[in-house]
Amino acid sequence: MKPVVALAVVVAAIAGCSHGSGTSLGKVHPGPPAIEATTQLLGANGELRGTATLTQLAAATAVRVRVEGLAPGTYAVHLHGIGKCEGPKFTSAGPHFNPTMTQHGKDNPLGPHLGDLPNVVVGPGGTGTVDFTIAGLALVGSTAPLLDADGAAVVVHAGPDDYRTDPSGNSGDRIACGALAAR
Ligand SMILES: [Cu+2]
Ligand SMILES: [Zn+2]
Repeated sequence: MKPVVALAVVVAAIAGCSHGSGTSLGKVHPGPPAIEATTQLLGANGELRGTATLTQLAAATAVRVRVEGLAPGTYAVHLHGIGKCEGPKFTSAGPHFNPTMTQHGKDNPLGPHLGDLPNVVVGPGGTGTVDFTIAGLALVGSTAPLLDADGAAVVVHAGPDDYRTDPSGNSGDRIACGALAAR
């Protein structure tokens, strides 16, 4: 028995070294699966305008929005409160997700909304990405989850968000929308 045990320890040590750390332990005892939601952003005529991925963290949600096919410039992006994207105006997505009943914008003394995000900057290639972690936002399981009965939507606007003007940062028309279903 004893030689066999010793051999197993050696093998484990070699496997650990090949990864440069103890990552093999993570595969033996994986954590719970990530709570994630993704959607395609579509324009008024159904054209692909990007993708959004939301990942729930311990006490926050990480949001990544990638846009494409847009003219170079700065565009507002928000999480809106209804998961319904009916073009061409996308008013069906409702106002910004705002369970705390605050005003719009991080530069507004009475803001921001929980659904507010930084602007996305689109370069010469027509693409841009914004990464932002929203503290206190949960996709599911909280008293005010984003993915409640009527879902939510990621909306891109025609102009930049001034981060101040209630209720939507003076950001212009809604030009792309991606619905996030209830769950
Ligand atoms: Cu918006
Ligand atoms: Zn807002």
